[in-house]
Amino acid sequence: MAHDLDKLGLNTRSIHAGQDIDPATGAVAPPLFQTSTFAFESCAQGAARFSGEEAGFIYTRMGNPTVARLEEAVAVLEGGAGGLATGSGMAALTTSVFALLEQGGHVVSSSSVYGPSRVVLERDFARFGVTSTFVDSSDTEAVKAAMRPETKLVFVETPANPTLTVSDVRAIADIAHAHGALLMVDNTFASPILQRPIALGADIVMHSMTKFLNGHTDVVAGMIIPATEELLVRIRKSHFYLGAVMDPHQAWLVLRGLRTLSLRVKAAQDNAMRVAEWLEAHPKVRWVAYPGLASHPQRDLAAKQMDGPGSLMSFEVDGGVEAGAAMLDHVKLMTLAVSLGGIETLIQHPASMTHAAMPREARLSAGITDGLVRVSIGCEDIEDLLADFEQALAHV
Ligand code: LCS
Repeated sequence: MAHDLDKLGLNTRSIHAGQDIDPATGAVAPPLFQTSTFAFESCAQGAARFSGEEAGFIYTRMGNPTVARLEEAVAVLEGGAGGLATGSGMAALTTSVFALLEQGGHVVSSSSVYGPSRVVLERDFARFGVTSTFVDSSDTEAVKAAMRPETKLVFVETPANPTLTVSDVRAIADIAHAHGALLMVDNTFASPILQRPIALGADIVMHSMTKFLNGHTDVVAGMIIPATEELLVRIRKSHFYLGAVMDPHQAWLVLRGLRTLSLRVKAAQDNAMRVAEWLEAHPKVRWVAYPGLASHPQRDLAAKQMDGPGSLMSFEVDGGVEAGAAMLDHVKLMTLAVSLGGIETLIQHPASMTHAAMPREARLSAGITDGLVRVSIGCEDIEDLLADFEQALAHV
């Protein structure tokens, strides 16, 4: 790359990072190296590659040129030391926790996180002696109060899935560091176009790239972006032994999606602001949670640490679960489906879908009410979206 990408704007970075012209052929689109293994010229070269004396590829679980391009691209967008691509967002979380915690270690996590992220910490890691405490991380004092001597990791999702609560990354980084712990931020909802947690003090960023980074609802993928070389080396060791790595074709598709990341995120956000205001004014809507609305409790914090409120929101229809279901059953343009961050609008019911694996009490105390509806606004024409909301709400 002729330019130092770190000095260029985010639009430019999302278009050019990881997209260098192929030196062998001049191909402008990145080549797809769909191979599991790489030939050595001699035994001596194979030994030098394994010992690390010589740079170069060995075996795709340990590294692949197409996957490496994607890792570099996302690291450039997030301002990290490098990237570790994973087969899913869940693999990004589990690989990081596996790499960073020891038996007896403790995690402090946001209470409102993607349902399975909470379940894997609460149930699966606990089986190996790594325990977690869940707190409302929009309350910085609650995070401080949950810290213990054995706390090694603070895990924050902001904005949170599906409540859209916003946590103060800088303040929580200071608390974590004062206790000798690391801060990992799940930046899936914002994307690096709207929020860069490493610049706010986070040690690790993770993504479900299934969402905005890929953006086309056709790939499941994840990424870990450590802030420092030391953390990159530490997590990489567990990454390729655990094997939760990425296939080259998956990486190629996400590289393609990344080129329009900034355009998609901004277009969806423009629509989302209009939808949020429209829903909030609708007589059948009880409340709307969207960080761009004056009614959002952390609106000022969101404006300070983010470059925009994004395109996810949650709301509740008057009449609770039944009324929400009546609306969801009648959407026409929007699609009733889980996932988010794609070019199309997706709407779902967390209590019975994405967060159904959480016990009801934990769900309610995390602010995920029975009637909460989550919508990921896409890039359709705003008039068409509002018309679909209107006709669906008429069935309530
Ligand atoms: N982190 C966040 C914030 C997520 O929303 C998800 C998935 C994950 C991690 C896990 O990523 P995955 O393994 O699925 O790539 N969220 C989903 C959701 O809200 N609906 O369907 C999946």
